Amino acid sequence: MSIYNLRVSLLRGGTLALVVGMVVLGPAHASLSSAIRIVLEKGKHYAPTDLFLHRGDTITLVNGDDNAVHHAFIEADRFAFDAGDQEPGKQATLTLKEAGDFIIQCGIHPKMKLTLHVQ
Ligand SMILES: [Cu+2]
Repeated sequence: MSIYNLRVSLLRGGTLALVVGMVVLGPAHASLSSAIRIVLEKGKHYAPTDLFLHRGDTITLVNGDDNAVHHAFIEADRFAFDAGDQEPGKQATLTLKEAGDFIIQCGIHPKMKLTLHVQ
């Protein structure tokens, strides 16, 4: 291996270590400043039906049904969210970056509604 190749290898190794470090630090830092909330999709309802959040919080939508597919989405002026079809047991995450009230609907079950109140 030439010196040039060695330098390139070290550089790549350093970049990789930096990326790994950021990934490892990311969740730990996030837990200090923001919350992760679990929302259950079950029996054609979201549980809970209202959530009070702060900007930067993340919600995880979990399909807790045995058979039903859900399709969570938000249509808002400032952003859009679409989880796509969620098979039973699948999760989708959404980080709230905007303040305001937003309604998560379900493309398959029109009565499913979850209101997010983001400060
Ligand atoms: Cu649904």
